[in-house]
Order: sequence, then C-alpha cells, then structure tokens
Amino acid sequence: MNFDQKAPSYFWDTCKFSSKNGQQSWDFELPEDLKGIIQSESDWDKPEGVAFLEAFDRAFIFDKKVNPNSADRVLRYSRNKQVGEPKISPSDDSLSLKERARISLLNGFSFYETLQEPDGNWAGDYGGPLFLIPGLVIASYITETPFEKPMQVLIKRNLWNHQNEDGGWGLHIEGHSTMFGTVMQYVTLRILGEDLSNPQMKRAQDWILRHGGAIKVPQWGKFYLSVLNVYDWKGNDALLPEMWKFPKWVPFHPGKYWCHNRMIFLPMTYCFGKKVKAELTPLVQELRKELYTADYDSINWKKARREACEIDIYHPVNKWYYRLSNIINGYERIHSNRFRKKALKYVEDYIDFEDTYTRYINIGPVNQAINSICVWHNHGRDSEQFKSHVKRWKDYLWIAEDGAKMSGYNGSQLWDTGFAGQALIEADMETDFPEMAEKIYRFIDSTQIERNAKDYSKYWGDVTLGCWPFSTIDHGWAITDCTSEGMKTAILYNSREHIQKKNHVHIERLKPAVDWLLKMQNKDGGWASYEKQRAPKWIEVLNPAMLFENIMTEATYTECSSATIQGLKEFTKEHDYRQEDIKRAIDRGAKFLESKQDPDGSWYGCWGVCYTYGTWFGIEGLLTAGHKHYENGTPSPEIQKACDFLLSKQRADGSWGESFQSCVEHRYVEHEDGQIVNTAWALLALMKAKHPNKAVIEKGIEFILSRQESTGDFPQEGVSGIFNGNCAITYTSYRNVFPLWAIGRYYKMN
Ligand code: LAN
Repeated sequence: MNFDQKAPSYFWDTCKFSSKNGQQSWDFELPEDLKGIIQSESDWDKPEGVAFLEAFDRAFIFDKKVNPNSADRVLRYSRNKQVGEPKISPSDDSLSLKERARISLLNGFSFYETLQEPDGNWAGDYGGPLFLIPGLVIASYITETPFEKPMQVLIKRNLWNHQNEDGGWGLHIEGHSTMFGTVMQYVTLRILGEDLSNPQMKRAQDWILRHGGAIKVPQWGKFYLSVLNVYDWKGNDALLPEMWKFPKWVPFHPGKYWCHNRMIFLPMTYCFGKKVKAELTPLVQELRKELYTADYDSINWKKARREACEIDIYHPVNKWYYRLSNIINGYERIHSNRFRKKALKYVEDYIDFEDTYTRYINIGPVNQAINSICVWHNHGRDSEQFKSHVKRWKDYLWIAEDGAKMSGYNGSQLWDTGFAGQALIEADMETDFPEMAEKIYRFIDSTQIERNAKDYSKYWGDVTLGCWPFSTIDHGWAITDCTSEGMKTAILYNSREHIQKKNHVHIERLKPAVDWLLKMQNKDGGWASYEKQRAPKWIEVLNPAMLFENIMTEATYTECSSATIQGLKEFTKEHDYRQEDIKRAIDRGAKFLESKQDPDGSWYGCWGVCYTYGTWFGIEGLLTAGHKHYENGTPSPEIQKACDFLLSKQRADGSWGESFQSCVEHRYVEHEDGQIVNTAWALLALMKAKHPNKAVIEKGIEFILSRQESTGDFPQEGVSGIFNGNCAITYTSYRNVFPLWAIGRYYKMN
C-alpha cells in the first residue's frame, strides 16, 4: 500500500466530527485500504499500519512561521464536502458600499450556515494554551489508559508544529519559550514514545538544561512532575487537604478561591495528601536523568521549592505567600494522621460531587486531567467513575490542520451560538436563513441549565437552574455573561414570531436567571465571572502560580458587567418582573463601568484581545444603561472619550489591530497587521455610539470586506482570546461572527 501518494485530504477524511447537543467528539474511521488489516490497537505495528501512520503524520505538518494560529481547516473542509460550497452572490466594485455589505452578509452567513451542527451550535477549535495536553497525557500514562494510535500521532505532531525555533515551547501557541511549556511538552513527547535519538527532542532537552533544568519549573509544573515521579513531593510547598477544614471565616479558605483555581487546588490536595505518584518505570528513571543538571539523588528538594526560571515569571510570588507556606510546610512535618484522613475524605467527596454534577466533564481541562488521576487512585481503574472520566477525554480533544490539541474548555458552544444568533438578528437576516435561526433558538433553549447540584452549599456551590453555561448543558457551571448572552438571544428570538420554535424560553424560565444575576452583583456594582466575590482582593498575594494573574479570587470584569447590564435591560423590554431591582442594578453597574474606564478613554479587556474588546463592552454597557450617544447632541463624556480613543487607534488602511501583548503588558500594543476581529469590535462600538464620522466607519467596513474570502469565510489572523493576563486562547468563531455582526450593523444603519 502506498500512502505517500495520497493528498492530505485523504487523511483528514479519516477524522470524523460529531456533536450531540453540543458534546463534541472526533473519531477515526479507517480508510478502505486498512479495513480488515487494523482490527486492534496492536495491529498498528503491522507494516501497513506503520506506513499509514507515517503518512498520516505528514498530512498534519503545519508551518508556524506563517501564522501559529491554525484555521480549523479539517472541520471546515469536511463540512464543505458534506454540504457543498455555499451559494455565493456576485459582487462588483461599481456597487455602493451598502449593496456590497448586503452581498457580503449573504455570502458570509451562507458560508457560516454550512458549519452549523445539526443540533444548532457551532463547534470549533478552542486550543491555544500548550500546558493542557500534558496533564491529560500524564493522566493516561499513570492510569495506563493510552490514546488510540492515530490520536497519539496527532498529539505529537501538534507539539512538533508548535516547537519554537530555540527548541522550547511557550505557555501558548504565540508565546515565547518557557520552562513550564518546555518541560511539560518534553515529558509528553517522551510518554508518547519519542526519545533523545530525535534531534528535535535533543534541542528541547538542551533548552531545559541551558535554563537550569526542571528544578526551575514553576509550581504547577512541580506538581505534575511529582505525580509522574520525576520530581520529589518534598520539592513542593505543601498542598494541604486540611485547608478545606479551615473555619469558614478564614479569608484564604480555599472555598473562597476563584472557582477555576479552587477546582484545581482540590485534586492537587488529594494528590499531595496521598503523595500519588507513578511507578518507577524505566521511562521515569530515564526522565530523572534527562531533566536535571545534577544527579537526581543529590538534589536539595527543600531548596527546589523556591526555584523558578526567570523567563517564566509573569506574576512574581509575593513574600506573604512564602511566609504562609513556611507555616504550612511546618504543619506538614507534624501533621495529625487522623485529621489528614478526615480532610481527605471531604476532598474525595468534593471531587465526586464535581464529577457527578458536571457529568464527568469538570469545570475545565486542568481538573479534568487531575480529577481523572484522583478517581483512578481512589475508586480504581475498573470503577464506573474512572470509566466515565475517560469517556469525557474526547470532549476536550480537537483536531485541526496542526494536529490534535486539548481545548481550553469542552468547547465554546453556547457563547458562539449566542453571538451568531445576535449577529443574524441585527442584520435582519433571520428570514433569509430561517433554518439557521430555528436551530440557533433550539440550541439556546436546550442549553439552559435545568438543575441545581445536590448539596451545593456543602461544596461551595450555588444555584444554577435557569442560567446558561459557556459550553454545554452537561457542563452545567453558570456564568454571568453567558447567562446574559443566552437570555438576550432567547428574548430577541422570542420577539420574532415568524421564527418556528418547538419550545419557548418563556418568562417563568427566565425569572431564575434574572434572580441569579441580581444576586451576583458585587459591592462595587460590577459582576464577576461565575460567582460573587468571596475573598478580599489582597489574597492575590498568595498566588503561587507565577504564570497567571488574578486567579486567587473572583474579580469584577468590564465584560461580564456590560453583558449583564445588556441581558437585564433586554429582559425589561419584554417583562415587568423586578423592574425596580433591575433598574437599580443597572445604575450601579453603569457606575462600575465608569470607574473602570482608563484615563485615555479605553477599557482593558480581560478575556479578549484587548482594549478594543474591553472598549466595545464598555461602550455597549454604558449606552444600554442610559448614557447618551452622538445623535441629537453631545454624547456623555465617557462615551466621547471612549470613541476618541478608538479613533486614535484606527490605522491608515481603516483597520484596528492589537497584539495579545496588550493584555500581557496592560498597554495598547499594535499587531503587525490590521485584524478583522479588532476592527469589528471597534466598529460595533462606534456605530452603537452613533459616531458622526462616517468616513472612519466606512473605511473600517471596506477593510473587513477586502479580507473576506471568495467562499464567504474570513481568514484566521492573530489569536483573539486571553485569560489571566498571560495565556492566549483561540476563538475560531470570532473571525466569522464579529465581522458579519459589524457589517450587519452598518447595513441596517444606512
Ligand atoms: C474562560 C472561557 C470563557 C470566559 C468568558 C465567558 C468569555 C468570560 O467572559 C468570563 C470568563 C470565562 C468563563 C473563562 C475563564 C477562564 C477560562 C475558564 C476560560 C478562558 C477558558 C479556559 C480558562 C481556564 C481558567 C483555563 C485553566 C487555567 C487556569 C489558569 C486555572
């Protein structure tokens, strides 16, 4: 069999995607040539299997130098094959801008419709961070649950594709090499069968040793390496399970941490409390030799706790953390076994609680991996709990033209579908695409959370019924802005009676969402992400991670606050439930947004890149809350300043373009090139403010039109998402939805 002659599409065709009420899964289907030859995993060692996998690997070679952001081509190619090319309307330059905008919308939406899943959502690549897949590969190694061979090949290929020229890996695909990124990928590749005979591995090892060896990996890396048994547990500050048993008033009780940090700290305390570690296999022994500059047995582990590679440090560890951890480490030496057992029992129950409520998806990719290890250790490899975990690994694995990666969440389904739905309505095109509109509504309807967790107050949870998640109904964690976007979209579609609906997201279903949003408002008038702020801001001094900022406690965010103001306002247009409370909440929310505006008129974006994202939310929030726009007089000073800021950043070609470095450095950093997504956010904001300078807006629209491809798709440019100040994350849908939304707004206003 000669696979060398086959085009990449032959291999892409073996990767089949499906979505069941948002639950995403990539499966491999053997090509005809291999059916009958490969019948079990061991058959991949046959010559035909080896030949196939080698060629399969080559079909996913990707040149990071052109653009480290892959364009989700595998999924788009397969949809295109199934449903055919979208209908393309002809456009030519002699038409007016408005006419060309309409054609662009028709082409853009008919392309995007080809990507909509039968269940109504849009699936897409949600990769970007490089530190996620190592957790899952380590889990698969310890629990002896290997991935299918083709998946292993694609995971490795993805890492090779994203290796930097200096031999290392970054925290994310656009990042510079770090010890954390490099050590984690090195270990992953070794587990997946690579060794130092490969020159690329050698370059990676050189990077690690040149920078002081794995002793210098930051805290999360020390944890993972300890579980893998290639770093001593003594080299970690104690992750005490007993902390869960602190009295509730203690300000740094882990129950008060930001939920992502809390749900990661939780299984970490299990692993530390039980000193979970892999067996001393030959691979583990070799890694102990390969990762360090000194002999493993001679390492001073106590000293190693404080070691970290300078290049990795984004958020330096504060002296208060060291003071507190000295006390905690002291306790570890003298701890009572009885109390440890009791604390561990609570941790085990809490892990089971999170697993059961999220139907084994877990809040995010990090605790999916660590919980899997804990459940395997606690309940055993044959337990239903462990098997349920393994089934969910697929929810997090995504295949694109650069190989397989672990997504930053189990997808961004609700978030993307909500925005697509709003863009379609604003362009007034729901009658042009009735099936798409109907399916959008169906997905929003079927993703509203239908349950509360049992015993949630025992485990630091809250009600969730009636709220919306970021991804799927099974995931089930409620988020302020997702609830608001879900509610807003549902209400917009409710008011369009011509859209066919099976169910109706009626007022009784919306009341609990409104109640929850009102309850979630913080003292400063703003909204946080998942929960109300529970701990004082200063506990950020106890952040040991080095790689991320703002992980210790919930903070109030411009984006979440603006979205909540908009969701609540939309609700008041249709219903009079709790009108007074909502009005008061919106007024307080507006004050919060005003207080967050920077002196130059911009807002910092915490979850998107960056000031154009934040300023879009700032402007929409304030206008919704009653600030004046430009029409018929002078706008409010805040709106004027914000628009002036945006105008000052428009580039000569009509675009806006920001690098993710804006988020990292907290100052506006230009991208080398104009970006359609930034341009769309800036234009949406200016048009909402009814800015009188038409030339500025038209130039921006021209720029977006000039980038649209002949299929109706838009190109994948720089990365557009971010979290915790320092890690970039891919939002594949943004390149389609936001340009279309901006063009739609332009089209309707003119
Ligand atoms: C997300 C994804 C969605 C995002 C928005 C809804 C867009 C935002 O407006 C609020 C915050 C939220 C929910 C968010 C928070 C942080 C997440 C969960 C992520 C960026 C996806 C991955 C990230 C998570 C923390 C990754 C694990 C790493 C840690 C540092 C804990």
